[in-house]
Amino acid sequence: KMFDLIIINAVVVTASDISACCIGVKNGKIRALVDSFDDEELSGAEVIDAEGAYVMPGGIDAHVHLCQDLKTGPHGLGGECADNFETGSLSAIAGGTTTIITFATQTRAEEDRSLLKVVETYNSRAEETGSYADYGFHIIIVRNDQDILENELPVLVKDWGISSCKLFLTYETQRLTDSQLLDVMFEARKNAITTMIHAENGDMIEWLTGKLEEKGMVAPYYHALSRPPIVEGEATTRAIALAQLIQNPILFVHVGSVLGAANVRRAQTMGLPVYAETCPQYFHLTWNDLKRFHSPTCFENSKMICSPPPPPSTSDHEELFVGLSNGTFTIYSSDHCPFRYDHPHGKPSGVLEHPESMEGETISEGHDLKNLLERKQGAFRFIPNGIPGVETRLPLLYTGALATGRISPQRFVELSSTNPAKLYGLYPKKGALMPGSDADFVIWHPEKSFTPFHLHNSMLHHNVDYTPYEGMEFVNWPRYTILRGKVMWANGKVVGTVRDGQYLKRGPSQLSHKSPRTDKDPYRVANWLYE
Ligand code: DUC
Ligand code: ZN
Ligand code: ZN
Ligand code: ZN
Repeated sequence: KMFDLIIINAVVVTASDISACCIGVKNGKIRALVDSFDDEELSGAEVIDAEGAYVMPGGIDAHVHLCQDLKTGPHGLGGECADNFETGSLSAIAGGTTTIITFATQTRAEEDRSLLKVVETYNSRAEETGSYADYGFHIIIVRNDQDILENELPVLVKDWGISSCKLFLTYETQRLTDSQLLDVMFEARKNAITTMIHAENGDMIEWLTGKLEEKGMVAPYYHALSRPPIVEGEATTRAIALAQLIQNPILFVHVGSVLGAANVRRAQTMGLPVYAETCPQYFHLTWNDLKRFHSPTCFENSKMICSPPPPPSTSDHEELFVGLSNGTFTIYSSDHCPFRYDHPHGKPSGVLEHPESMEGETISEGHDLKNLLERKQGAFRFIPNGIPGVETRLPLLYTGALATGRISPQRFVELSSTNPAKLYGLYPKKGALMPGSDADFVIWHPEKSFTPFHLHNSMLHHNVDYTPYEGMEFVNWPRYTILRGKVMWANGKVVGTVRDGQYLKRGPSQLSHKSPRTDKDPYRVANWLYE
C-alpha cells in the first residue's frame, strides 16, 4: 500500500497558508499533500474524513509541569504535581497537543546539584509510565556552580538534546541574583542554549506580601495584589538588559501583563532576540477570579492562584490579544501546573479563619513547611502557584481568539505549534505540514456541525479535581489527535496508548538564526567579551 493514513476533505492550515486538500501519511511521516487521491492510492489506507474542518500541525505545549514533587515543586514552597507523564500527556492529546516540553528541575539540595542527575531522574519518571505524547525537557537552573555549568551544559545539549533552560528572578529557593543570572546566561550562550526567564521581581513581591500580612490581607485574592503588573514590568526590563549584555536570546515565560508585553515589544523593536510566551489564564481570568464564589463554605479561591497572576481587568485582555495577533507573543503555552484542590500537597480549601495567626511568619531558613501545609489555612503566601490547562489550551485559543476573529487560523498554528517548534529546535520535524515532517495533526470539528458546550472538569483527563474554566462555553474541540500517523484521540475517545510517545532530542533554537548579533550589534554593550 502507498499510504498508511489518508486525511480527506481537510482545510489544511499552516503558519503561512490555508488550503483545501488531502494528506497522505506513510511510516509516521507526511508524504503527500494533494488535491485528491485515486483508488489505488486509497487502497489499504486508513481514511479520516475531516469534513471540511481545519487540520493543523499537532499542538506543541512548551510549558508543562509534570512529576515535580514537594522538594522540586514549581516554586519551592511545597506543592506536588498531581499529574505524571501518563495523566499529563493523556490530557494533552485529548486537547489536541502531540508534543509537550516539561521541566527537569535542579534544587538547592546537594543531591540535586548535578543537572545531568536531575535530567536522569525526570527521564526515569517519564519512562516509568510512558507518555501519550512526544516529550522533551527544559532544565531549570537555580544555582551558578561554575563546574556544573562548564562540564554539564555541553553534555545536556549533545547527549540529551536539551537546548533551553529556565531561570527565576523570584522565589527564595529558586531565584538568582543579577550576577548569578549573568554567570548562567554566559555559559548558556556558549552552548547555544535559550534562556527562559520567569520575570517577577522577588523583592517587590516579598515586600508587598509583608505589608499585606501586616494588615491581615492574606486571603487568596491578595496574591494578585502582591504581584501588580510593575512586578513583571521591572523584571522584564532588567532581564532584557542582562540578555543584551550577554547577547543571547531570551524567552520570557508566562507573560501576563500589558506592561511586560510592552517591554518585550520595545526590545524586539530594538532588534534584540527577545521572545515571549503567554498563556490562556492571561486572556480568560482576572483578579476577580481569585475571589470567585464556589460554595457556601468556600468563597475565597485558592484554585486560581498562579504566578504571574491574571491581569487586573478584562481591558487588559484586549491589550494582550493585540500582542497575540501582532507577534509580540511568540508562543502560547499552557503553563500546566497541576495541583489538586483540598489536598495537603495542593491548594488549601476553605477560608482563613484567623488571619492574625499568620503574623510574624516569613519564609526563612528552617521554616517548617510541613507544619504550615498541614494547617491548610490558605494564606496566599503558602499556596502553591499554578493552575492546570494542558487540555484546554488549544480549545481556549480557538474559542477566545480564532472564533472571535482576533487572530487568523495561520497565526493560531504559529503560536501553538510552529513557533514553539522553531524556538525550541524541533522544526521541521514538528510544527510543520511538509513532506517528511512527523504526521502529527489536530483535526477540529467542522464549525457548522458543532454545538457549543459548557466545560466541566469531569470531561477532562488530567488528575486535577478542578478546572479554572469550569462552566465556560467552548465553540470547538479537537475531534482527532494524531501522533506520527497514529490516531490517539477520536470523537471524544482515547484510542492511543501510553507507550506511543517518544523522547525528543532537540537542536538549537531556529528563531534567532543569526544570533547573537556579534556582527552588527548596534549597542556594542560588551563585544570584547566575545572577541
Ligand atoms: N512558574 C511557572 O512556570 N509555573 C507555575 C508557577 C511559576 O511560578
Ligand atoms: Zn515560572
Ligand atoms: Zn472555592
Ligand atoms: Zn510553569
